[in-house]
Amino acid sequence: PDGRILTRLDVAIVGGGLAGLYAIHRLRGMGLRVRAFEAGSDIGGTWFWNRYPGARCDVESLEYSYSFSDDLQQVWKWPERYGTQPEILRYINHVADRFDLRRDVQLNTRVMSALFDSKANDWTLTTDRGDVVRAHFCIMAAGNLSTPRVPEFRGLRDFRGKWYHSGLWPHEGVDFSGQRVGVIGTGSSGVQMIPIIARQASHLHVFQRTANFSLPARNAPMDPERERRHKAEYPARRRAAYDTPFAIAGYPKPTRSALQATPAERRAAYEAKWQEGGSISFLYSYTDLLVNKEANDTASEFVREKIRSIVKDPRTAELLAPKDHPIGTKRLCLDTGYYETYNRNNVTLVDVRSDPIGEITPNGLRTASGVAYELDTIVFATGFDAMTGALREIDIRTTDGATLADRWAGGPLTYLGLMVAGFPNMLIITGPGSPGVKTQMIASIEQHTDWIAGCLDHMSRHGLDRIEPMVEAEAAWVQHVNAVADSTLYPLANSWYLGANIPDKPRVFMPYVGGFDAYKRRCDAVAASGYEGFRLTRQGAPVA
Ligand code: NA7
Repeated sequence: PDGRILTRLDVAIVGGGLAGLYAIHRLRGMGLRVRAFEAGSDIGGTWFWNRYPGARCDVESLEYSYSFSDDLQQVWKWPERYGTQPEILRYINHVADRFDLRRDVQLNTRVMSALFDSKANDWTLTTDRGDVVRAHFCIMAAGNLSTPRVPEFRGLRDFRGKWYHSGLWPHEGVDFSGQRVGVIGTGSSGVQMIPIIARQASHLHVFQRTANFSLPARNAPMDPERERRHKAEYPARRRAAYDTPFAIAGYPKPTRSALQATPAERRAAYEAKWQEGGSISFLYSYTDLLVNKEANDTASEFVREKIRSIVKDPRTAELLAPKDHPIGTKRLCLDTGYYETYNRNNVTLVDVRSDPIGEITPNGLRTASGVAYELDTIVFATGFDAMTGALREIDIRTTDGATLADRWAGGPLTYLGLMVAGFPNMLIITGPGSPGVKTQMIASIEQHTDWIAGCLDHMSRHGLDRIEPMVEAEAAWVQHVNAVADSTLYPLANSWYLGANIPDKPRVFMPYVGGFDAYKRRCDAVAASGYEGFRLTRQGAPVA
């Protein structure tokens, strides 16, 4: 159509973050014509957008990195135990330059629609710049926490101060000096930014709806000896990670129930983990912290006691001590001085569970009961339309009349988190039904992408050009994902894993929590069996 650029590709990739970039590298290496379309003005995805103060990965930097190139992992030096957002973005840019990935990324381009033409057997993507892209396969690498959500508060448009969302942070940064600041939200983003904003603001009000559990990160400069040892063992460690539930090696598997230990033993075990820092190791104290409420209570109570011992004002301490979900069933936060921040006299915690935010006013906000707060700046750390948000924003349909929005109206349906029945040749990286968000994400990204690469190679060797999951295989997988979740404590929390933070979103548990190891074995078995559960066919339609 008039003046539109028509690009023909083997594989169109939506997203230029860690997943999209690795997909370019991997598939280009197979001789495929690929291109990624990225809405941002530069690559990096999550690490491009989330520039709020204190943004940092909660997986250790030696783990949270690509494993596909040993040279890369040997050369790169992480300065701290946990990577900061700027450091991780620098790393991503280094990878893109090192492997010459940029030439296949089109920036400033948001994919608006994706239509599968079942006769032509290809996808047509349109973008907000008017591009029309035809591709035999489409890979959705659009992220799990990439659709920022500002709650629909009345009055926001008339607010006279400045406001920001953690996931849409201005590149020039924000100076909070002398400002009266309100932070809404106490998930990982709030917990990371609050201590830093508190040091700048004249006064900080934190509006908390749900108290979250947070453990000390114990961030520190990288220990050179630890780095040397880790690097010497890198290939073996990466292989070992494949046999762990979180895709991270080095945490010995627990062997006994919390209920088999005496109270004194438990206390000593939790205290050791608290001092060591890190969330996985803490949850790995015993076998059953995420499956047995009574066992979990012992760990939850340990952290509540820590909060009470740190926070001086007893009323604030009680508000901060989470009581409505078991520890670990919402993303467990890691912090640097979070609870201590509430001992500052320029910080006030406001409970917006008992008295919700009613409206934003020109000068601040007012709660439902009428209490007004004067604010110069409001920061929304209110999270994302997680896991399905990015795909919900793209109009995905087929010429047979199916739309993904309809198909997923009752919650996302996938086979292995990778594909959706009725949407051939569309592959999702770390989609709902995959363990992605419950793992070291980059390991999942590599595993999914490698599986897809293997699949495309299989198809090309066998003269096949269409793949889609069978409805029964998809239904069985969805049921398995649910059954596994139901055997744990996860469904007890109103978390973004369940879509609970988005009004009207169907309440369905989205990540696969059966472990990365079990998932990978299943994916490998499916491939080895000739792609059991998938229908692979030859349409013979011309692909130019
Ligand atoms: P999260 O974890 O979804 O946290 C969002 C926070 O915002 C959470 O405390 C919410 O309370 C709160 N929130 C959301 N809407 C409101 C309203 N209307 N009023 C008051 N408070 C509200 O997002 P993050 O960005 O912190 O972290 C996302 C993930 O990124 C994290 O898990 C890591 O994996 C990295 P709620 O709990 O819903 O009551």
